[in-house]
Amino acid sequence: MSLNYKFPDGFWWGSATSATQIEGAADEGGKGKNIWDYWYQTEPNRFFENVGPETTSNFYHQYKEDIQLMKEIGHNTFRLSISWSRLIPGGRGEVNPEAVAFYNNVINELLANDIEPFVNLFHFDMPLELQEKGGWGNRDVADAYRDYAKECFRLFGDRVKKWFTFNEPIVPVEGGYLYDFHYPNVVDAKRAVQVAYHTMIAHAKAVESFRSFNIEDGKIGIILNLTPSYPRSNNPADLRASNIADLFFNRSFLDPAVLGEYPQELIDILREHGQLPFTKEKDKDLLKENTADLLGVNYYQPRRVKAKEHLPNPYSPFMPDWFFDNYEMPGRKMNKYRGWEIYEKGIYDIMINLKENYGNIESFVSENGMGVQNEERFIENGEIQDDYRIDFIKEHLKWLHKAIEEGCNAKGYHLWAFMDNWSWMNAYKNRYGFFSVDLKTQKRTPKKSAHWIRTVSGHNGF
Ligand code: BGP
Repeated sequence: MSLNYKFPDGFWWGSATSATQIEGAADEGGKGKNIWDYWYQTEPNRFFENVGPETTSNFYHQYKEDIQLMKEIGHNTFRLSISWSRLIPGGRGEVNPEAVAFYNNVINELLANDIEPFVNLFHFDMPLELQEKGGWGNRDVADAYRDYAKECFRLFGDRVKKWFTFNEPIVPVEGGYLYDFHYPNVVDAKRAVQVAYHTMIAHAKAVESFRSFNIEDGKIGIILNLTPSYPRSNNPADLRASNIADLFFNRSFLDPAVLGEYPQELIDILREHGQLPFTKEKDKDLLKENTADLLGVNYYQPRRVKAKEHLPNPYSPFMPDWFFDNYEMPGRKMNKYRGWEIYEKGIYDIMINLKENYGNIESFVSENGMGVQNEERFIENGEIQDDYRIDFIKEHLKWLHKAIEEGCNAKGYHLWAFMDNWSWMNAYKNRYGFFSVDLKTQKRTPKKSAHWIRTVSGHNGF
């Protein structure tokens, strides 16, 4: 069969998810509480149609069936996350044997079906007790995280070879400390900077511990949402705005994770505005010596920016947005359900940037996808005809293919998500899966895209 877009042999076809979003069983199996359980208890109105994280997509009980479905649609890899508060309730101390059994079962089941597990250690789900101690704002939490990571390497490192310290570590910074969409709903840039910094320290400590295990063929990395900043124009004021947005939202994690140091320009801006974090002398070496082997790239949307229209109110809290305004490009293509622009070329631009400025680090698209509301309206013969999702994936894959042809070191593509899952504040509003999930019966039904991806993965292209 002749293909227009053939991917390199061994390309990783799969999907991604996170513990809180699919496991359910939030009060079962000895799991401790995390910030999502707590926030939902205290403010259920913050969640779409008041749906919380207690049951989500029931993976805890249906993982075997789900893994069969993954196999059926040609997955050779699958990313999950371990729930810290399930493995170590309270975040520190005793390991919960029921959690160990659950994750062992999932990992073994994946391997028995020739699906390589990619395991992420933190996906927005801070154990409540540690949040009460200050969360990432407290440096001791970075040590607790290192100990938790170490347990994971010890327990599962004989079978899991691809590890990730964090998924989108900037999101809890933005959501929890700047823009009020994650617990603890603080608005304080100085704390946000400290939280971001300690997250990187936690990352480096986990990488250091990982290396001491000498896991054969083991790799460790981080997953970042790299949202390219496109200036409205080439006017120097617009270019400056986009450069600063890039420093805050991409390079704040990308540079320390891959190059082992923070961009000087970012340090200068933070210093000028009195926002620098507390650091320790040996941190520089720690970061330099513990860079990532592998980078997951989550890409959903570009960020378009322009120079500010108005000077920021000097009495308002300091924000990254003091340096740029968001720009609504006329005629931009939108996913109106999620409110995100669709710009497929962004994936190519990210990959070229990694090649040119980040040593062409081994990477893959670790999340990309399209959340759509009320998908039932597209049901024909019992299945959702999600041609829009197929187009979305195809167009992104074309650009990824071009990047690979030009020498980018991209090894795979994971969709968000395998099945419909619970989302942070949006709960089950927008559906992302190859499989739809009936929330009453927990029945999974393939969408048209599930059949399509099976062919793509089978042919290693399309
Ligand atoms: C990413 C997160 C995922 C997932 C996805 C879709 O940022 O890593 O956890 O939720 O976005 O976004 P949302 O669920 O907000 O629609």
